Amino acid sequence: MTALQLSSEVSEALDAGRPVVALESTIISHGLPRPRNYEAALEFEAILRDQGVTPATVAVLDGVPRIGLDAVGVRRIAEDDLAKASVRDLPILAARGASGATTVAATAHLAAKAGIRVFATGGLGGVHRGASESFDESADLSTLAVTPITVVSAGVKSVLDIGATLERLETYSIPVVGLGTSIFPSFWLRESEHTLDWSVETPDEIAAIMSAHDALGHRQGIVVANPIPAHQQWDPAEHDRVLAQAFAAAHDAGVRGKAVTPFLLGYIVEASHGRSLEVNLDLARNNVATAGRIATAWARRRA
Ligand code: PSU
Ligand code: MN
Repeated sequence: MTALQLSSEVSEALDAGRPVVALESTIISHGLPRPRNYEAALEFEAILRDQGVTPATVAVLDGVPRIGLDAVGVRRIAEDDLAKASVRDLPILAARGASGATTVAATAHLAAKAGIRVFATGGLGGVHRGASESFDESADLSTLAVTPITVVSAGVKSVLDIGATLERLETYSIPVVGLGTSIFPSFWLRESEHTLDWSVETPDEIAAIMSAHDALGHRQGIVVANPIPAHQQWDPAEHDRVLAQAFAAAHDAGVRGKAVTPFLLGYIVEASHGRSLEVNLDLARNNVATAGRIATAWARRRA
């Protein structure tokens, strides 16, 4: 059985010490509607290439965890009905020769195994509202507790329990650093009610933290909280109104478990007439560009 398959482009970049950024596929398969998801997958890769950074989109195709996709692979994550694959699903997909779109957890796990140190996503998974009863906490958190990769995200979606998510990140000793902000962002919005202990202004400072983290022998991930630029964020009043509707709809439809996040995201796109989607794309592009700069700073520091 093949453990991991790196594209030649990714493996050459890693061998040469050039910057590489991992990209997840669940955001493409389950987080964004067709056909915009396909354009987004190509665009995220192009943003990195324009910076001289090698993109490594991660997915499991026909049982093989792939680090870096070719054109056919990118089309498949956008157009096939792929399973949403977290870390625990990987051995099952591999043994059965099945395919899956990797979450932040599974992407981080596979990318770190391949030797990639920087990863861009939209929003991190976290602790769901009502988790004290449902126990619904994303494996993104427990995986980052044991996975040495720097994840650039616009915080966590306001559909989650942000305070509880930050508590969990603290429990797992995962550093959370604001980039240009000391307030934890809430995905579509630049801010949340939660302040951060640490913030930096530049990608170089993130790379310095990564070096120090390694020197201390730490093996956790690092969360970079990268808020959407103010002029691109969703109108807060509309955001609050649509979210309230989405929770009511999920409750009425009886959605549970790992179906909750895709349900809410899909509902919110519809109910906002696409506005939340534009914001989602903008924040993701912004995270990808920032991750490219961090990977570049990291490669320079190691050279
Ligand atoms: N944030 C988004 N879109 C997404 C996700 C997060 O804007 O599609 C996905 C990520 O792949 C993340 C996953 O890892 O949702 C978390 O799902 P769960 O809560 O079931 O762990
Ligand atoms: Mn869950």
